[in-house]
Amino acid sequence: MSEQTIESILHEQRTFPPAANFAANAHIKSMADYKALCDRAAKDPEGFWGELAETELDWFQKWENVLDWQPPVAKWFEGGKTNVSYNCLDRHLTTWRKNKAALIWEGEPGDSRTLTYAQLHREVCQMANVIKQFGVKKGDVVGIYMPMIPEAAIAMLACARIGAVHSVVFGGFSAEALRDRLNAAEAKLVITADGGFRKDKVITLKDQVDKALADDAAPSVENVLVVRRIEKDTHMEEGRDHWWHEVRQGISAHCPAEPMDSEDILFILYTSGSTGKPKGVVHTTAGYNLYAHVTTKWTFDLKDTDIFWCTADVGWITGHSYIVYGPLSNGATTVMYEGVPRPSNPGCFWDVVEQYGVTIFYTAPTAIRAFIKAGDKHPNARDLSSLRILGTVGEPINPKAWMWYYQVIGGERCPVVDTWWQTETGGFMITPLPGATPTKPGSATLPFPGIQADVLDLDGNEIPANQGGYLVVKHPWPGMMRTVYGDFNRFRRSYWEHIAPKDGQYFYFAGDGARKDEDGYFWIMGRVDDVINVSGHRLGTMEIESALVSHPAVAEAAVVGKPDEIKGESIVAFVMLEEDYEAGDDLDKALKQHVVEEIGAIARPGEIRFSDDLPKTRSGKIMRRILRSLAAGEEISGDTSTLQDRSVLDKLRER
Ligand code: 7RM
Repeated sequence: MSEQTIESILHEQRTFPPAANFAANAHIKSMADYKALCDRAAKDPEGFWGELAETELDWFQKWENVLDWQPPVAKWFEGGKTNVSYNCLDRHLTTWRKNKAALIWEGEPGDSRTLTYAQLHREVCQMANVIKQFGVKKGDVVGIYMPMIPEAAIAMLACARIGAVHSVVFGGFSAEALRDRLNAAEAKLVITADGGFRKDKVITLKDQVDKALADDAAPSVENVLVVRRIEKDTHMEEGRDHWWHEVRQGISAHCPAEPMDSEDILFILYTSGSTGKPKGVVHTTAGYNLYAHVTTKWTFDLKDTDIFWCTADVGWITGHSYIVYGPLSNGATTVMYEGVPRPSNPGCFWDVVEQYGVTIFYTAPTAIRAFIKAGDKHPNARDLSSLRILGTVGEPINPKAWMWYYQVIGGERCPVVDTWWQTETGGFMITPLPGATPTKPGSATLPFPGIQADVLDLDGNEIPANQGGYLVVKHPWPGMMRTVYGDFNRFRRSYWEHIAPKDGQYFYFAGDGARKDEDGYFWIMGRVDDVINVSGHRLGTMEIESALVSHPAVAEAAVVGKPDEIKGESIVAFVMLEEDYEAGDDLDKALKQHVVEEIGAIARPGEIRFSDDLPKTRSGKIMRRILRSLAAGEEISGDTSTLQDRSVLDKLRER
């Protein structure tokens, strides 16, 4: 976060209590209601979550035990059998919701589709049967690499239906990144499309899949299911690749949902950590389903009349929990939009809100800041009166952007819910409940009922109000990740040992710094590890460094984030070249392109600074703190006594 943002947040005093008429109709109507839920959950967590599991989900067989906690291993609802696809589809078919719109899709070049619950169910069943025909069994992994089209959600639900584990890879990732993720999870099948539309361009996803699978580089993959989207000549590998519109011919749309054990894996989702290798975050069936369901219901005060729109991509956890699983489990209408705002179409989001009468809108601060820049005339030219709740996620929101969102988009009528959470947490952890919580611009406010969040020092001691510390969670919750796929030790080390366990009390450490104010409100200060947040996308600096050093010209690289007015952070790479290479514009371009090929466009460095040396400690560690200051153009403050060669600083500064 920039100094200016921190400054404005520290002095933020405004509070916005929920309007009386809003509160009166909300699921959670007051702070007293909220506190009663929190007290109940604190005194009897198993009773609290068990009751919700009973009322909010359908079960084939009831659980025996709500929670078995052998830190850091949590098992929720053991002995129970359920199915997420059943909870998202089948159970609505026996109600009036059968013919309610489940998914409204707006495609980028102007096409659109609405699927009712009955229609979505049919599509999912048919795809599930096709997946089975490829020999995919319960527990097998299916890679999903898709544009934002209904088949992305259909593929996820089809996997869930038969107990296959999905691993969605964001469609903006490169062939190399896709291959690494397919290999790490040993995916047997890949579901993709010939392409999609992104920012006025056609992206050819299938070409990337071909590249990822070339030379048998992802040997676990046996088949590729391809959805036709862009109507372009596409290479189809005989025996391996199959068009969805062809293989589905004659396939039954009857496919009963497989009864799954509560702790069976639902999905893996790779996310960046502080090492070069992304972590496969594992979420399981019942706990995740319940948590996505309840957080959607309470934080968005979801009602049957709502049109719910989350603008994320299904390639991220936000898309998993709040486009697909949370809304559908609740029987809501969820909107999926293929477009992204861009200079050629700065009003596209507001068109969608107006056209479909969106009532709940959920987006990221980076988008809000881009809208501010594009000007009020775009939202002002549309009818946004259908909106009743606004949400934000992905990075800290500066009070100025919060106020603009509240005033210009929400007409000072809609509560703003700033939701703090992570891929690892499955759903919201710190968030207002819109009918209860008075909000403060820039604060994610208070923990969700049942979540025991705190700000501690490294030894697990509480930090006084208004001082920065580590954001932790002190009690397991149903939506928590269960492990890092294939690497339990990494799970334990990364999340549960950073803050030392004390007297049998374990602390989940999120990787974020935060402070609590005198009212107990949380103010998230951003990552304290080597993870940066560019436009709400989480990237590991070491991943980008590995990509850079895999180029023959690069001897060594160090990547840091630099505060950016719109994106939150932008990527600055300090690069030391091999002997025979010359710094210059050509190499600058080539290296940026190389990162795009290794990871994807979201990781393209904004700036590359060539240098003959990097600031290192005597033990050879790169001093990122110093590089961050240099990148931001700040004076270098703090201790530099551990620096091995002080002249490096002068050289780097001269540039
Ligand atoms: C949902 C998501 C997680 C990281 C997290 C934070 C940052 C997310 C907020 C936020 C401040 C927020 N999952 N973050 N939400 N920071 N306020 N409301 O983004 O796994 O991709 O990223 O994002 O640093 O650790 S994620």
